[in-house]
Amino acid sequence: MIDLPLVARGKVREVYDAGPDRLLLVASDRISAYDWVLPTPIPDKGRVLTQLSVWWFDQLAPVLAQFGATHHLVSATDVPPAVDGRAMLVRRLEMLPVECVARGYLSGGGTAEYERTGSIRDVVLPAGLVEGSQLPAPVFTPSTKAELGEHDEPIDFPRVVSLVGAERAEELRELTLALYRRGAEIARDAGIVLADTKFEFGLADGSLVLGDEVLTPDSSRFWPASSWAPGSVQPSYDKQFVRDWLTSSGWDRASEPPELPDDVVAATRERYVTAYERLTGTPFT
Ligand code: Q0Z
Repeated sequence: MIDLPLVARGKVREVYDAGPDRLLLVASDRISAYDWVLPTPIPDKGRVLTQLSVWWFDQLAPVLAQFGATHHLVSATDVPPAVDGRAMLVRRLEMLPVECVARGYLSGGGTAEYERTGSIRDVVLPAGLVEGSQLPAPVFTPSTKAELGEHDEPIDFPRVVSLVGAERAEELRELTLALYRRGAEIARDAGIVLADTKFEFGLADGSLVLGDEVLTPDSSRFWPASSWAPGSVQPSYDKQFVRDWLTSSGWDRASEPPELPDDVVAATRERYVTAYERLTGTPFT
């Protein structure tokens, strides 16, 4: 427990007030699946995701600089001892009310939209794409933050313009796509397909600032490149063992989920650690 006022609580993390211009983002070891938080934590998940975000902020700084933007990370070491390793001290921003999603592959809601309309948002796509296909070019697919417990709502570009203004909307689209392209390039070199990801931005002193967590398995779809094969739902890099086990357990997805067995916990922890080590090229300690 830490001695700061709680500002917000998500399914798997919390935000604390750390002073007038600072917040503390704390990642837990909780894991969600099929819209439920499971009763069994994954040891070190909070530390792995935090350290991965911290590494990505550094990797993405040159892309941000091209846009006159920065990121919100102040320190991942000057944090309360109780949350050491799984907390980020960040600049408090005025968050923009747009979830900035970039998709490089067809999956989930993107597949549904394509099958219905042949397009994703304002981008007409070639015929014949299937779940898991790489898109001809990455697409900006913004959404708005829904109420707690609801799913984010897809919005079109004119709606982004109405929320933040035309100039800011174009800046968000171009920066989101540039960050995705750089992230996907780095991930590909590590044997990971970055299918899609969500960024959140805020403003400080009138400039764009990249906030929240970035390019983690919780904010992105990571697929193992070695088994990528369009035509069916791709195995998730991190949650596949959990989903497979939950499915085979007979759980109905309507009642409280069951505890995970130790071998599923250990294999899932290993996936998070391996993702960190492959991406960063350094051992997780
Ligand atoms: C992000 C969220 C979480 C629940 C607030 N730098 C910032 N300035 C102002 N607000 C935020 C940030 Cl990161 C902010 N969230 C999303 C994170 C738990 C909700 F850890 N909420």
